[in-house]
Amino acid sequence: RDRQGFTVFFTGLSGAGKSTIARALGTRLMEMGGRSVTLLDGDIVRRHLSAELGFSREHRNINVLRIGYVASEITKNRGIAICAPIAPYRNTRRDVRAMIEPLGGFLEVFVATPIETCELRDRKGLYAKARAGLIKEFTGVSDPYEVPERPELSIDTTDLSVDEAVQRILLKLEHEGYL
Ligand code: GGZ
Repeated sequence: RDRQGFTVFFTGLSGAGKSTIARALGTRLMEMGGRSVTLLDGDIVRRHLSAELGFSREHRNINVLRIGYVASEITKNRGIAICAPIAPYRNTRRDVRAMIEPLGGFLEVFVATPIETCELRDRKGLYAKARAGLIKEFTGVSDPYEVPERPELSIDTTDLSVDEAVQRILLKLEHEGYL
């Protein structure tokens, strides 16, 4: 059957678990077969699509809108797009939603891991650098993150495994009739 395309749009702090969950979700969706799955991860997009951009409000918005545009094309062509930028601004997330919803499904997943957990993990040492003032405009430390008001899903990874997070998303996608 020819199902509509959809986008899973993750948003949350650095180190919240967006990329890890996005990759695991992508793998699961690919294993189901029959549909193309495209992962648009924050740091990978920045290397390839947004290499000239920094982290000002304006540049973050350009970056997130680019990701949204690519996801909208994928969604339009009945594919599956998985996006995982920080996307700290509510207005920009709203614009991305508005761009994609007319073309297919849209699921905003707030990876709601609190900054305390992200900072304790500090897998890449970025929080330590941000606290030391070595990285300016760092989300959650010296730059804003506007919490989503009505995400389709909210996932705190403090006490949740990657598999459980993926399971919740798959369940939601099924309930919405996207799978
Ligand atoms: C936030 C930053 C910053 C600043 C570099 N603020 O966890 P990471 O390291 O691997 O992924 C983060 C990535 C954020 O890029 P995004 O494109 O997702 O951000 S946005 O949606 O706001 O455009 C982080 C790293 O880049 N990084 N400097 N100042 N994260």
